[in-house]
Amino acid sequence: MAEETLPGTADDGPDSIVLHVDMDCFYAACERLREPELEGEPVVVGMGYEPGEGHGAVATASYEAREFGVESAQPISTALERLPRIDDLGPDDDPAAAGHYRTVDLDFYKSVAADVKAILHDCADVVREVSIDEAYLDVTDRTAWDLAASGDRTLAEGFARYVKQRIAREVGVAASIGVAPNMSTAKIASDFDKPDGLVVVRPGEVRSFLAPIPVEEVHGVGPVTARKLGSLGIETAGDLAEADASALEAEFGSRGRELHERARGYDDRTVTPTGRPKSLSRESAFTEPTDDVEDKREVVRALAADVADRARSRGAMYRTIGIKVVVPPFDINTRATSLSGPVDDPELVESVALDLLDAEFAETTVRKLGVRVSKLSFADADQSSLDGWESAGSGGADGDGRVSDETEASAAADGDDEPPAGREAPSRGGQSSLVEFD
Ligand code: TTP
Ligand code: MG
Repeated sequence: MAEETLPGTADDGPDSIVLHVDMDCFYAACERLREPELEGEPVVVGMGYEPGEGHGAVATASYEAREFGVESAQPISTALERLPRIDDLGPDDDPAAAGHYRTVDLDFYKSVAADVKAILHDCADVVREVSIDEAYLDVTDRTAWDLAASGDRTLAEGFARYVKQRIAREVGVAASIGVAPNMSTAKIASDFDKPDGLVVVRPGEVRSFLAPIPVEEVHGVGPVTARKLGSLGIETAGDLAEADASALEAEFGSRGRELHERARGYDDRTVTPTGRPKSLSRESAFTEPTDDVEDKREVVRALAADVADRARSRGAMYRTIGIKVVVPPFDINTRATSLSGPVDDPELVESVALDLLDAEFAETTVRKLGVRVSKLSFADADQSSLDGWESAGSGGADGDGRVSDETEASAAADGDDEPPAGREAPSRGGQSSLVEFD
C-alpha cells in the first residue's frame, strides 16, 4: 500500500511504536482514590459550587456525571442545573439524579500523577509528559509490531496492556492507551475507546483507522478550521486525506498541506523527552525548491527569531548557533558557529545564521532550511518553572487549574487548536514542518 512508503514510517527504518497514555476523568479518579465510596457515582470536580459562590468551572466529571451532560470547562452553574449536588437535596428529591461535588486539589492530583509518571518512565526510555494526566512513550526498543505467539495480537498490544495494568494495580487509577506508529495516531487511538480503552493501530492500518474520524480530532484542526473544512464538504479525516492538497494549501496556507499529511497518517515527529532540551530548532520547507537568495534569507531570519524567542521564553542561553540546509532531494548540510560563552541574543542568532547561509549557500537551490541553537545552559536552576506553569502563556494551562507540562515547541507541534498567530510558516511559500532537527 502507498501508506507504507510514507515518510515517517518506512523511510525512517522500522516502524516506531508510540503509546499515548491519558488517564480517565483524572481528577475525579484521584478523588475516588481517597474516597472509594465515590466509585460508580457521578463525581464533579471543580470550583465555585458551594452555596453563595456560583462562579467557577468544572475541571472534570466522572463518566457517570457526563451522562447528565456535565463536562470539563462548563460553568459550575450549568453543571448544578444538570446534576444537582447531593448535599443540597431535599427529602423528596431523587438521590439517583444528584452528584458528588469536590473542590480541585491540585497538589494531591500532582502526587498521584507523579506515581503514574514513575511507572511510565519505568516502562519506556523516552517519555514525553504532555500534561498532568497525559504522556507519549516511545517503546520501539521495548516491544515489536510482530504478532504474539499465541494469536493475532501484536506484542505491542501486550506491552500496552501491561502498562495499563501496572497503573491500575500500583496507583489505582484507570488509563486509556492508544498504540500506533506515530504520535498523532496514538493520541486519537487513546481517545477512541475511553474510558479504560486500549486501541492498537498497526502500521498498515493507520489510514483506514483515521478515515472515519471527525476532522476536528485531527491534530492541528481547531473549531475554526473544522468549520471551514465542513463548508468545503470535508467532515472526516478520510475526506481530508482525499482532498486536493493544493486546494487545501490555497485555503489554509502551509498548514493546509500539513493537515492533509496528518489525515493521511503521516506524522514524522519523534517522541522527545520532556525536560531541558539539548537544543532548540525549527525548520521550514519550501513548497518548491528555490535558489532565490532573498527568499532564503527571509526564511532564515524568521526561523532565527522563532528559535531565539523560544530559547528566551524557556530561560535558555546558547553557545552554538547553527543552520541546516536541505538540498534536493535529501542532501542535508549542517553548519554551526561556536561562541566564546553562553548568550541570549536574538540578533546574534539572526546574524550568525545569515552569515552561515551566505558563506556557502547563497547560490544553492534549497528545499528546506533550519536554524538551531545548542549547547544550552539554563539560568534558572528550578526546572519546574521551565516546564510547569510557565507554559500557561502559550496555551499550556487553562483557567480551571489544569496543569500542562507541554513545552512551547511541542505545543505548536501538537496543535490541538488553531496555532497562535505567528506560529506558522515564516515566509511566503514556506511550509513549516513543525519538527525539530537534530
Ligand atoms: P483530560 O484528560 O482532558 O480529561 P479527563 O482526564 O478528566 O477525562 P478523559 O477521561 O476524557 O481523559 O484532562 C485531565 C485533567 O485536567 C482533568 O481530569 C481535569 C483537568 N482539566 C481541567 O481542569 N479543565 C479542563 O477544561 C480540562 C479539559 C481538563
Ligand atoms: Mg484524561
